[in-house]
Amino acid sequence: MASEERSAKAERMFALMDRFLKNDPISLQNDILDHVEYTMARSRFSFDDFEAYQALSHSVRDRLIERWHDTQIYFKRKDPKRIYFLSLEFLMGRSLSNSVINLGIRDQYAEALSQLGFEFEVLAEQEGDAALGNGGLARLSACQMDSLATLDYPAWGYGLRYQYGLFRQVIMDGFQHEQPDYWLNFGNPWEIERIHLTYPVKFYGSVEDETLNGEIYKVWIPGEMVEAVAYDNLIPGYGTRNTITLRLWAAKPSDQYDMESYNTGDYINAVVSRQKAESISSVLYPDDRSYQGKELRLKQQYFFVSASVQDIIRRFKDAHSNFDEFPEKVALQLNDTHPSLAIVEVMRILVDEEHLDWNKAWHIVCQIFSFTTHTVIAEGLEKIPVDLLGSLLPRHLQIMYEINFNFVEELKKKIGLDYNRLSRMSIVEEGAVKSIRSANLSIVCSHTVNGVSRAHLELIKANVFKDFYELWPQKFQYKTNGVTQRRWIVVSNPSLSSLISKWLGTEAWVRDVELLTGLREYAANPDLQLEWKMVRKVNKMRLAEYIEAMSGLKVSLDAMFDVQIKRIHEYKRQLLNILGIIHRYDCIKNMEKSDRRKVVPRVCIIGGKAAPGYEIAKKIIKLWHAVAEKINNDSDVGDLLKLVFIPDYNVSVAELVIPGADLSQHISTAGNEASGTGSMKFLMNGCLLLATEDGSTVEIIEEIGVDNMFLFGARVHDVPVLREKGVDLKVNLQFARVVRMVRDGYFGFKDYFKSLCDTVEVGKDFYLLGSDFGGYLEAQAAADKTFVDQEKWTRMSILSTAGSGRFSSDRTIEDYAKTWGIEPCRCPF
Ligand code: F58
Repeated sequence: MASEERSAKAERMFALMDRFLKNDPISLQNDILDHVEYTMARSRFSFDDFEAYQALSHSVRDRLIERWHDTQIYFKRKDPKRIYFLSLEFLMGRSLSNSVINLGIRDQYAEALSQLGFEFEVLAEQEGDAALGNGGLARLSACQMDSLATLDYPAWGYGLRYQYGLFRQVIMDGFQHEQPDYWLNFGNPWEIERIHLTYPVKFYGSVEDETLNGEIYKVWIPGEMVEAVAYDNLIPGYGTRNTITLRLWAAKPSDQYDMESYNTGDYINAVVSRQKAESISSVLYPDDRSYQGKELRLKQQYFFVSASVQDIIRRFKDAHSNFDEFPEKVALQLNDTHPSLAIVEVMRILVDEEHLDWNKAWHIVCQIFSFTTHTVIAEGLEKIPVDLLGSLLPRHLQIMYEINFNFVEELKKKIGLDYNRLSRMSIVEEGAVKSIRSANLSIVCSHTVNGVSRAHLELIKANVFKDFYELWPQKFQYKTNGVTQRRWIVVSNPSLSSLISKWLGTEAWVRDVELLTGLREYAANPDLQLEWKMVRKVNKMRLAEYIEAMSGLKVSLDAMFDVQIKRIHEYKRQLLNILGIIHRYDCIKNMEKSDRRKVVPRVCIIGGKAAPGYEIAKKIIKLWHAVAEKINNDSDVGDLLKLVFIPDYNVSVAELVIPGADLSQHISTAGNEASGTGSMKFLMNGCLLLATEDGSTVEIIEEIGVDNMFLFGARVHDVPVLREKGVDLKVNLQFARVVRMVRDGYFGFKDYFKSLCDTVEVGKDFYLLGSDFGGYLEAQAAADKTFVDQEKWTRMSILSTAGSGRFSSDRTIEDYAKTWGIEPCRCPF
């Protein structure tokens, strides 16, 4: 009866169609002014750009909320199988432009604002980035949310609402300094605080037995409890009404639990210790490759997992009473191992709280989890010290031991008493520090283990997960990463977007990106080439203005803009880039003046953050600045070579830089980049790639052809041989010379750069800069030669965009949807 009443009410709500907010410019203007007056409490006759941005955002948010409500009601009515995407990191960037484009009302807003005397683009610049993540993994999550919404999948994202996102990078005298990113300082119009949507999350304490109806159950008596409060971020699809939820949890002190501490009389200390609860969601860990065996990190992981699992089970129980149906209604995606405690949490709730028999609970768990790994190296795999886990989550440790015991017993039946292999595959690692191997737990309990590119899958099958692959080959798959063309073309490069639509005669490619292949037939068309070059020039101008405003450096638009933007890491080889630049400089200095006319001018742009504790990466940043100082002030060089460092690289900076790049570098040592997604964004924008055969580049080559990019370097199978062999520096004179210049203090800071130079000495050059240097210079020379032939360059550029469709996150999500067993559920209104 209650549910009938509910659906009758829903019907009445659907009938209220004409209540929807209107999207004509006059209505939009009125809404913006209402928000200026009633939300911002500013006079409608006097408000500045930031207040206008906030009012504008609130008016967009109102429209998002309408669609979101309709979508959620529709999902509830249809009750499809849902996908829950668990990730500790989401790099969402800005929301305004993306939202109005996906809602299809950007032009109306622009008109409404211009009549009020404001420019949409200027207001959009007021927004700060939501930087709740480190790098590729986190931005991938954001792209996938956009695709899930656009493709109408019934999806929820779950994560943590850090108060401090990824640190702000400030460069002082060429050195990186980190400053806190208190991104919520001026409020956040893009989230909805759900003060009544909370769950208790327990920590510490002990486990006791309790008898109920003659059965013995485990009961966890916690030693600490905090409250998880939901903050919903709305993700609109493009060309659909569907708007899905990214639910981020914030920690708040729990009211229920610590009354006792108040009763002891120490009121002040009791209040202060309550506030500590909030520290759980206070700060994002800034490492982009290694795990940290820290208690706070583990607390963060469990906190977000526990709240999410409770929410998922509550939603399931709203409509179902039998857990046999759970796998038909619920799929859980583990974005790397960071949320892997979810597996154990589901087991705990099913067995201890729902009182399901262990085997039945285990059968359910094995059907719902799918796991994606983003790393290639064993050192990148997460381990949780058992002592830490046992103290923080005593019941979970027991459950892990039981899962492991059952697994090892089964394994023995299959592989016999091969103790080495058994110990490698065990979830529990015995050793100096006894630990839980999160990856082993995730593999054992998931129905699918995904790599993020075909090459990545081959690597994990051969190395880190070899034993598991041999046991369960069918579990191992790959879903090549992708990026959303909505943000990475339509939002960030509107002129290219219009040009593409004009030549394809349709905007349908924004949802159906394979249509971009239609550009191939016009790649040599002089009219398209001319327009293509003009669009690219305008984007270069925008970037040049930004560079000048930021650094005072004027750069020539005739130069090739050569960009490498990504986290700073030895394996990504920004040092190879710098050494290549030193070589170029050296050549210019040593050539006859008359020959300098033949040099293709370059603006070399680099940007990226180093993890705060990563000394070598920080030295790479300093070296860039030291080299820039020398070259940029050398009158022999002039416009032939300029170096730019873009500080505080983030999503919105990428939106500006990528469309303005001619050439971009993706030059990791083969076998180190699981996929790489930056290359896909450049490709979509018609930027040519200078790359090694690593990660998804292998698949990019298949799409656009090796002739349309500049490829160099050792391949995966060469790497161990070259590491063994080393490189003869007598032969590789050019490399030896540039390293020596740094070592000898040609750019200053001789002592400081010593340890950096040591990393590429013969016998220590783990990332093979020495052996790849010759190939790198040749690839750079090929790029120069091609740049002179603008007809050829532009054709390659058009073909790059035309071949980028396969690297859309829409394709990635369609691949995942099959694994998850979900179907689209499109809100019909
Ligand atoms: C990245 N990993 C991969 N990890 O390095 C990159 O090749 C891939 O394209 C991308 O994932 C998406 O699949 C990555 O970004 C992290 O940032 C982790 C954050 C938490 C600690 C461990 C590293």
